[in-house]
Amino acid sequence: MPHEGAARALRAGAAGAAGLVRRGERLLITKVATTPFKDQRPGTSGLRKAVPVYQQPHYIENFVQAILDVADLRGKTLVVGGDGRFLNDHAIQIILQMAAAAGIARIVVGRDGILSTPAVSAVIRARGAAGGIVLSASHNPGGPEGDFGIKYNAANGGPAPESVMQAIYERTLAIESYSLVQGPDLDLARLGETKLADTVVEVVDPVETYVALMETLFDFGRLKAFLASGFRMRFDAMSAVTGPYAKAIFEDRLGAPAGTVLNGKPLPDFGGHHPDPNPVHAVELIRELASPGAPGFGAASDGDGDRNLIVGNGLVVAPSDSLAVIAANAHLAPAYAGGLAGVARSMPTSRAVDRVAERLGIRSYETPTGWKFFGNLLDADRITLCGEESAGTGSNHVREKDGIWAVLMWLTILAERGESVGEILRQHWATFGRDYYARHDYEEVPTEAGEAVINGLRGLLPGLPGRKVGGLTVAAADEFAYTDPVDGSVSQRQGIRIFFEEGARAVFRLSGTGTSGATIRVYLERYEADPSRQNLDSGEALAAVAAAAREIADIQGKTGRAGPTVIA
Ligand code: G16
Repeated sequence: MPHEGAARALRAGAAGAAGLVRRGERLLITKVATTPFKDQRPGTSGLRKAVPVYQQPHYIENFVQAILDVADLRGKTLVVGGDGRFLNDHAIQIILQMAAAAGIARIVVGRDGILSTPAVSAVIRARGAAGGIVLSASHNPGGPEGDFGIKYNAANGGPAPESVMQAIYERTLAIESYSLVQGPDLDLARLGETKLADTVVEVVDPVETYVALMETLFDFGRLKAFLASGFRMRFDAMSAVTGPYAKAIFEDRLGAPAGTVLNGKPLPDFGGHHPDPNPVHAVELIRELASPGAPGFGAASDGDGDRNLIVGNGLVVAPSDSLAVIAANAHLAPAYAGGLAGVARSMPTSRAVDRVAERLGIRSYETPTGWKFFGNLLDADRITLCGEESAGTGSNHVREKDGIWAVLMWLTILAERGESVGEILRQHWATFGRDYYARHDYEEVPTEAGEAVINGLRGLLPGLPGRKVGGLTVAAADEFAYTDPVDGSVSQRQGIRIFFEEGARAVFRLSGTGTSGATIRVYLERYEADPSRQNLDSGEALAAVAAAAREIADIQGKTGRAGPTVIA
């Protein structure tokens, strides 16, 4: 794609450019005058916006300059890559030119600008880089009408902490110019090194480092023998970034037959599909797994490869359950055979993993939503595994959630236990009890209405304990705040929690990843210890909690919505 952005920026900056700065003979930096955009506050995971927002002149450049101004990267190594969605190649050329102007010594970039989010994390760590820029809007649709995103990761390979993201945001509000090194687009199709001014640009194979890391965590020989024994699986890459990774691992290294990986070619618009591995958007995979003679294991990943979906014959494993099953069985994989230091889950994630931690005699931490909150716990070796209800699971091997890692974990469990996904799940519930779980999303409600729901709940908190709603009684209610046990930083207002005496919980928060209006998320769960009542439909099992949550929050009164747009 032609490098329209920088060209446009240069054109736009022609009148206001602060001029060319020449240093030595080769380095030619152009400084372009700009003015702040007011809407560059990062959300749960970087800056996500609709593509047309990102296409405004200077929009990408302003945000990238803010990252470069805040992060101290001069003379250091930066990793850059994205999920291949529309604008990926365009944004990468801008980032290369700006990073060169910022005096970065080496930029490691995936071939064709491609790196999955967990692969960026792996490469940052393997190369001792000072940070990374990830281009993705995760599971949001791509293409000219879709979404785009820019995220900054720190030297530990994980999303930069809140303090850094806040500083980047503040910088965007004060920015007056950005700098870039002029030049033609670099050819990112060819592996190897080139120079951009004094900066070395190194194009690397996007899968190599990641696959090598997986080989250190899992017994590939054992998994290959398992697949050779006739066990069949399907992996749906959803026309997103994991296709090349999944083919390299499942088909090439582990010998699964060609065709095991579905939708394996990354496309800029994900083939028009929504690359979100949930029961709605992965419905074909789920249908196939429920049909006679189907493979015994199905899985999918999202746009940038950090989320996962685990599917058995006729069932889908809830992400909160998947985290708990992985924690209970992690010792079956070589890297975790020595046991777990601890586990963590985001607050809205069900408490299933806490029950496993208790049995294992290890600590379970409860963090706010956002993978960035796991970073300190992982760095300090307080936890080995972590996960979220939003289809994310991971370990201390990188500092991002990791879809293919989760699939390899499940494949290991299936190989070692010789049982089906359904049997493993049912046995898990019989041992630990089942936490029925569902998330109700009210998408694209007006921002003020979304805030009214949360503010209304906040006001009700003191009077809620003891209140009877439907057949349930409120035991306690609060607004979740988190004090990071490693650095002492405090994050307030991370969601409203209502606990019921009947072992149920409802949680309310506003999404930080949507790109239009507000999305109200209502997380519902209820514990069931009795194995004879563990096979209900979760909608039925949670009906009373859902009704109580609706009534307490008065969502219909405040938003006009009679029900959620999505039930996950
Ligand atoms: C991101 C974050 C996750 C978070 C999820 C949903 O995931 O990394 O930690 O759970 O968003 O956040 P929210 O509820 O605020 O929309 P991803 O896969 O979208 O990068």
